[in-house]
Amino acid sequence: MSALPSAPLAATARVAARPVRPNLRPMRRSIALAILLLPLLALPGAAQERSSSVPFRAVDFATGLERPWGGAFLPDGRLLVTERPGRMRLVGRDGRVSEPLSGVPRVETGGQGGLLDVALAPDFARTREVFFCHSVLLSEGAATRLVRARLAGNDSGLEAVTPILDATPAQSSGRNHYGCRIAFGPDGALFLSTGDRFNTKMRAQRLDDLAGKVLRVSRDGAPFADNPFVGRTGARPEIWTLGHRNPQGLAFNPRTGSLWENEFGARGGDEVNVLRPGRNYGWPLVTHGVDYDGSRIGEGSSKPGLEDPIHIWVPSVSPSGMAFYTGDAFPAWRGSLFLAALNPPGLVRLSTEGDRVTGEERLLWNRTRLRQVIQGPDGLLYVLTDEGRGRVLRLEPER
Ligand SMILES: [Ca+2]
Repeated sequence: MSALPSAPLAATARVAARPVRPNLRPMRRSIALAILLLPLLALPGAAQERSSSVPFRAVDFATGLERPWGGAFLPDGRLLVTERPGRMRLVGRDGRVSEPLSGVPRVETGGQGGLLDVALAPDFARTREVFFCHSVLLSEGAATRLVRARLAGNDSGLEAVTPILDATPAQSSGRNHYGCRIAFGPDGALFLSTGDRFNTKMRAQRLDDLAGKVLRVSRDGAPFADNPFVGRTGARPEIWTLGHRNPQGLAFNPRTGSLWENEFGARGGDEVNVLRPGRNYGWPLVTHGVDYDGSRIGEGSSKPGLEDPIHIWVPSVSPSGMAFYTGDAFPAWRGSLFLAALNPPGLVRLSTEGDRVTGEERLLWNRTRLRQVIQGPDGLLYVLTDEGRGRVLRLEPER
C-alpha cells in the first residue's frame, strides 16, 4: 500500500487547468445569474446539501487491477475483487494484489460485458460460497449469468463452479446493459439486477423475460414461492420488480430493511428507487431523461401505476455500484448512501432519512471514473476505479 494522498487523482484536474485568459466580466454575470436562479432549478428529490464535507483523504490502497467491477470483503479482511476482462483476485490487508484465481469461467467481454459483480454468501465463514455474475455467450446470443462457487481452502481459486441462472432470453444483437449487481437480503434471499440489454422492444416491461428486472432467487437460482409473480401465467417467477433500464447498484438500507436500487437513465434521468415486490419502475414508459439524440422517450416522467424514483439526476452522473455507510470512522456519514459515478466521475453521497433522500454531496468530483464503493471491516470506504490500470482507493478521515 502506498500512502500517497490522492496525488494521482489530481492529474486530470491539472490537465483541465489550461492557461487561458477569458474575459471574466460575462462569466461573472453568468455566475451571479446562476446563483439567483439556483432555487428555481431545483428538481424534486435533487436537493444539494449545503453543509461542509467531512475532511478525508483518498489514498491508493491497491493498484494493478484491470477495470475492477465488484468486490467483497472476506471475514479475514481481504478483499475479493473482480476484473471486467474475466479475472478475480484477492487484495491483502496490506493492499498486495494476488495472482488471478483459478477456476473463473470464460466470460463474454464485448461492449459493457465481462466479469461483473461478486458477493459472499451470508454464511461464507462456514461454507466459503461466493456468488458472481457475468455476461455469457449462449447459442442464441448474450445474457447475464449468475454463478455459485466455493473459494478453495488454500485461496488459490474457485471450485464447484455452478451456473445457477441465465437472464434469458439471450439477445444476439448488442453487448450493452447487463445490469449485474448482487445483494443478499436480511432473509438470505439473493437479489440480482439485470439490464434491459439496450433493447427497443420493451424487454424491461415483459413478464416472460428476465431482462430489465430485479430477480429474487435462492442459492440454487430457484425462485421463492412467495415471489410476486409466482403462479401468474406467462410470467417468470424469479421476477421481484420490473421496468428497469440498466441497474448497477443494489443495497439494503440497514435502517429500514428496504432494498434500494439505482440505474442509468439515457440522457439524464438516472434514478434511485426503493423496491417493493411486484412493482413496475417504469422504463421505458416513463423517464426523466431523453434519448441520446435529444428525442422524447415514452409517455413523460410519471404515470399512475408506475413507481416514481425517490431521487433523480438531470443531467446524468451515471451511477454504478452503491453502499450504505454504517461504520465508525466517519460518524457524520452514518446512514449516508454512497454511489460510484462514472460520468461525470466521482463519488456521490446522499444523506437519507428512512427511505427518503434528504441531501446530496459530491466528493472526488471530475477526477477518475468510479465503479463501486464498499465499506471495509475497518469502517473505511473502499472505491474501485474504472480504469485499465485500475485501483482501489481508500477514504480515510483527515486528522
Ligand atoms: Ca424508472
